[in-house]
Amino acid sequence: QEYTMVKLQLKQLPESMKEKFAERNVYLVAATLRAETMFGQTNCWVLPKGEYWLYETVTKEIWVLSERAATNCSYQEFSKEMGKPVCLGTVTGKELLGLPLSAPLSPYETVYALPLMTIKMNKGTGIVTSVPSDAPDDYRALQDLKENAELREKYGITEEMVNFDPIPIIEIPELGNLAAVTVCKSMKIKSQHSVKKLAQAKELCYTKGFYEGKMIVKGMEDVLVKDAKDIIKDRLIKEGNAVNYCEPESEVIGRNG
Ligand code: ZZB
Repeated sequence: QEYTMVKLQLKQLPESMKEKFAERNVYLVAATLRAETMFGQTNCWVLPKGEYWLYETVTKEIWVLSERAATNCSYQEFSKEMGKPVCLGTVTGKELLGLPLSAPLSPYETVYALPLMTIKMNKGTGIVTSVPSDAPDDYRALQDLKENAELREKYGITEEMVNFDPIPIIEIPELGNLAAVTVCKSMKIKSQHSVKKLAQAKELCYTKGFYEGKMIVKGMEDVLVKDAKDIIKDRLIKEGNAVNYCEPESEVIGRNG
């Protein structure tokens, strides 16, 4: 599986890192298949119970991601020695919650790290960037936090951190310019734990978006989603905001379940 890893820089470090890493550039690194949607980022998801590595790259950046992803990265030119990732420490997802970030291409200058309970640590990097306009899981999880004060309190999230509207970035025939919102509403999906329905919603948004979607962001008007993907990916990489990342497929799914 080939992902784009998008780097969201921390504007403030977790307590446990403040002293030691004050001078360093630290990024939450999110794996995505949808580079063209980065214009619509409103937040970044972490798994509260997840453990993340502070992986030091060959260029001395610090990347926050799963141990498994760090190990994969060390085979892909990001480490000096093949297969030997440098780990400077670990943080839990919980420690990252509520931290401000800058998300490349997002019109929101600051977005926040928020909790998502359905993150799989054995897929991608264990960090997921959030595009509620086009990803049903993201829309629903953000709605859960907006609608549920108790949930916010539990994770130390304030209203200000979730007060972000989905951004229209892609127009899809019949689904409009906020496809994930349209589909979640029409399927009456009421929670991020509605796994089956969300999988259907995601499939619909993926397929219809890929073949029939057109970009509506400034400067890319009318470019088809399937053409925009590589253009935006290359731009993110050229600007130093993303890298290509491959992972062995068998590890994730396991051929026979
Ligand atoms: C931004 C984005 C925008 C995404 C969108 C999707 C959509 P797949 O097809 O199942 O491989 N993701 C990445 N890693 C994880 C993880 N560890 N746990 C849970 N979710 C994860 O799904 C790949 C997508 O799942 C990735 O692409 C990421 O969300 C999320 F508009 O990044 B995506 C219709 C989907 N739209």
